[in-house]
Amino acid sequence: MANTAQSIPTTNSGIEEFDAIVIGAGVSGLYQLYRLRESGLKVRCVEDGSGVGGTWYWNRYPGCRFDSESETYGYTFSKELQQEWNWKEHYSGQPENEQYLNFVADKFDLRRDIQFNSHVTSAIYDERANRWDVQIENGQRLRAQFLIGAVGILSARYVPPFEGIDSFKGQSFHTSRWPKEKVDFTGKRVAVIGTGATAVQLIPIVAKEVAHLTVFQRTPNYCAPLRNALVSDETQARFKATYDEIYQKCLSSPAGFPYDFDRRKALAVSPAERLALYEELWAQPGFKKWLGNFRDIMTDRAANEDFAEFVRNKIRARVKDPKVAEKLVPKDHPFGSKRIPLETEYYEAYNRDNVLLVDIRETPIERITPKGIKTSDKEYEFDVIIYATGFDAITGPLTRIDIRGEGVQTLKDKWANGPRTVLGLQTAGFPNFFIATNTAFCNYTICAEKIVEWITDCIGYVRKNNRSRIAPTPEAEEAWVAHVNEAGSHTFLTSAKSWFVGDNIPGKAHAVLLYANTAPAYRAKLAETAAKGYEGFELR
Ligand code: NA7
Repeated sequence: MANTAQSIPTTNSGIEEFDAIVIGAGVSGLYQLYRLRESGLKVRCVEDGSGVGGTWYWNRYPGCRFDSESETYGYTFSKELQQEWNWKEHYSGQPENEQYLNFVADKFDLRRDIQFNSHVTSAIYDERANRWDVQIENGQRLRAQFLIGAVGILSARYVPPFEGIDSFKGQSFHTSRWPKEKVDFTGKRVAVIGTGATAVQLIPIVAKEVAHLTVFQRTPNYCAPLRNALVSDETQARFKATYDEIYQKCLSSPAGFPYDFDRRKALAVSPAERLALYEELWAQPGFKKWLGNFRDIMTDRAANEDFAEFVRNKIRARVKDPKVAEKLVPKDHPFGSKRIPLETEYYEAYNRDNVLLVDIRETPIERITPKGIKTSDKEYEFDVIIYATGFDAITGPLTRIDIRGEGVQTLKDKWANGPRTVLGLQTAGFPNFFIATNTAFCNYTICAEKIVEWITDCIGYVRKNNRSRIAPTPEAEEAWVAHVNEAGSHTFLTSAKSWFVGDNIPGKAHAVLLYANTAPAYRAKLAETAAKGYEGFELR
């Protein structure tokens, strides 16, 4: 799609001026644009892609879908929208998710303020003018008083710097930069590197299309059955009739899903009753076996191990070759310490004659060659290599842009040892710069909407009180970082080498990137800060 934003009066220097610039037209960015525009601001949204959707625009790989219940992932701000949209599947697939976000963009006439194909290279704060100067790769410059980074938490793709990576003569793709046209795998020898949530969605589908698939696994995960299904007409009608109830249930639950933890201590329950609960949870769809399980499986080593062993046995039961099964069984990290991938026929893929699992802890990848992948053991030849190797999560999408605040300090330098914010939303020394991404441990849209509304209200407050800029105090920031670290120390979420703590990227500082408190606690802090006149923030 071409740039569709209407032309805006420019200054003499040819720089376009706005009240606010929103970077990103994904779930958060679209809503942020809508809210700020509704509040009377002149807004421009700039988007790297050629269409709306963010995560659901970029991640087009086969099998990409929600792991959240569809009816909990859509926006809640418009009852009309909820009534107009029909979810086809309980865990909706990428094509439909992208269609949904396009439907939203059209319904609220958002496109007229979005410019596509616009990669932001820098955003520099002009202290004297109190304006953010945003540079687009094509040379265009925009300025605004307020800058909102709605860049997503998993949008900065990570491709490991394997030696020889550019020498490969076949096709290669990172899952989050998948082509719009269908990739034809017929008769091809294909490699997948990585076995995270993305690969687990992709592998069973690609396995059925290729001549041969080789999966290079470093760390096996505790994958759990998604149990997706089509949404019947009756269920659709029930969603529409009960959206308020569904939302309230999500709001009151610890992670924004329509289920809650069992508050009994796992090991205080008899083994027979425990097993019965595990089996019951296992038979249900979605994250319930993680986030509807005993609460202390996320905090108590013995409780965790009890459920982890249950999951390991589920894996063993599905994989025919016991040697392959053992390679797929995670043993080096607690259940739930890494994101639990939800799967459909993932383990059965390894029962196919045309699928091979290579454990790269046993035989590490040494290099990519013109023909394929060379491990310490041998060279494998491929027509296609798929990098399902994840993201420079949470901080990467922002630190990859040259963002400079007061005193020309860069965000990248400031965050060298991990993100420093208050509430995940603003960082000291970067006035009027807001981060509209959900970094709470919370079903994405459930908390993202609240974040967007907080930012909108905050900007409204600044303007209403005849102030011009707002940023957190260094003291409030120090306290928030300490609080995030403290919250993270009480849960296994921070105990494995994963993107939750930046350990998936060599050289990236180990830091707690997610706010590992409950979602209601996070939203209460948002509300409390605003109610106290933006306590911890300095308005000038
Ligand atoms: P993840 O979950 O970060 O998974 C990336 C996978 O790639 C994982 O299996 C990694 O192994 C593997 N990886 C990363 N670097 C390498 C190298 N250098 N060599 C071999 N293998 C490597 O990303 P996903 O895209 O699957 O999922 C991201 C989120 O998207 C997910 O949590 C959901 O919220 C949606 P490792 O485990 O690090 O040993």
